Amino acid sequence: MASSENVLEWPQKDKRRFLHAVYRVGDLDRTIKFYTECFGMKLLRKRDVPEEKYANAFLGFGPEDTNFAVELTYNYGVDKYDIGTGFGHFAIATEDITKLVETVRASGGKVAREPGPVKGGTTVIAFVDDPDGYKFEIIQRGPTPEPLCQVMLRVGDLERSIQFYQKACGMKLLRKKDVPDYKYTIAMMGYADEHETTVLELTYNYGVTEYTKGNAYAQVAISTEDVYKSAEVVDIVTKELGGKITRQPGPIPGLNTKITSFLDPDGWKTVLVDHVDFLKELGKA
Ligand SMILES: N[C@@H](CCC(=O)N[C@@H](CS)C(=O)NCC(=O)O)C(=O)O
Repeated sequence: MASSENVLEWPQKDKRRFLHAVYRVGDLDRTIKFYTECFGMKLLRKRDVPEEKYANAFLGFGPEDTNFAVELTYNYGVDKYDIGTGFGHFAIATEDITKLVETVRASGGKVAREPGPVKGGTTVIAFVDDPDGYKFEIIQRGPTPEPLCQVMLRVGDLERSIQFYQKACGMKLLRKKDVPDYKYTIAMMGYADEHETTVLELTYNYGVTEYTKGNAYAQVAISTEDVYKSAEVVDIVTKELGGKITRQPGPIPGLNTKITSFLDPDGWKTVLVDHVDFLKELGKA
């Protein structure tokens, strides 16, 4: 058996990538219309699972074997969810923030914050609400292969979370920014340049250690080449930093895709998905 020191090196050696963010919406067609018409996303795939009374739609800016996606879940008969206070936003990078925000406004969407420099910085941002009230930060940026560029979650102890995502998920701390004037610190965590790929933005608000989770946002999925080794590492790291494995590694009955899932120290869920099984699901392996 490998020493625990060697096992702990696995996440950094693994080939990882953010696959999708999973969350619940009250009306699939309403959200698909909003994301395609206002954000310019493509509808990538849809599946209905009547025996379990739910349906999914996947949307994004490129194919799922190269790009991040949103996986919308519609549960039959449920038209409203509580987003809670901990979930922050998804972000979309665009070359023309004014045009995007005007499209949202013209289609009846809510512009929660008009385009302008971020408080305490220079990047031009805006905030809009999607039909269920999920916040989308719109970021003015040059051309990028991944416009669906952030998932922001609030955490109660930034150092603990940075350690967790480095050790358990093999992410790098790409950037950290303290904004004392507005009493918060952010850490960008990910696998590659934040302008080229999706990143997890962790936000710590000074003095705030607890948030509500609601029942709307579910998890992010990340690819791995070995769910079993990955789960071994997560198990060790949760013992040190908190969090827990919620699904032991193995194939999902019926689908056969191997996954493992776990909670971070704040209770945010991550699912690691076998890379080859995922490509098979897409019909690309
Ligand atoms: N208190 C904020 C801290 C994070 C924050 O302020 N983030 C920046 C973006 S990195 C923001 O939303 N700025 C609002 C603005 O510039 O209007 C929160 O929890 O969302």
